[in-house]
Amino acid sequence: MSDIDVKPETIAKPKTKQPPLHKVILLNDDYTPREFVVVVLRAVFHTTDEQAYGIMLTAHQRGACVVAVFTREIAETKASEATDLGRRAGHPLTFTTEPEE
Ligand code: TYC
Repeated sequence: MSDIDVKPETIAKPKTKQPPLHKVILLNDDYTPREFVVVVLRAVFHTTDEQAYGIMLTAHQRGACVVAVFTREIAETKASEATDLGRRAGHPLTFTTEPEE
């Protein structure tokens, strides 16, 4: 046993803080073709075909699905890139972001 008495106030706290993470959420709609959703998920979020299909199906069945989490700026950039791909093809496909609990 050590004889050195370390007072609580002298114990160093870690000084690095992780940035808060934000979810990118895929919303279901009645018009965007399923295959188009899969293509967008693969292109913007670099998922496999199987992952993209699973995410698309969850959003289709439940109304929404978390795609991935990133720092706020990356989440917002990816959500608007993916939403823009849909708009440019004439689809109402929508991705939103929200802070992680
Ligand atoms: N519900 C769409 C259809 O039946 C497919 C779809 C799935 C659209 C998921 C958006 O986030 C979505 N064609």
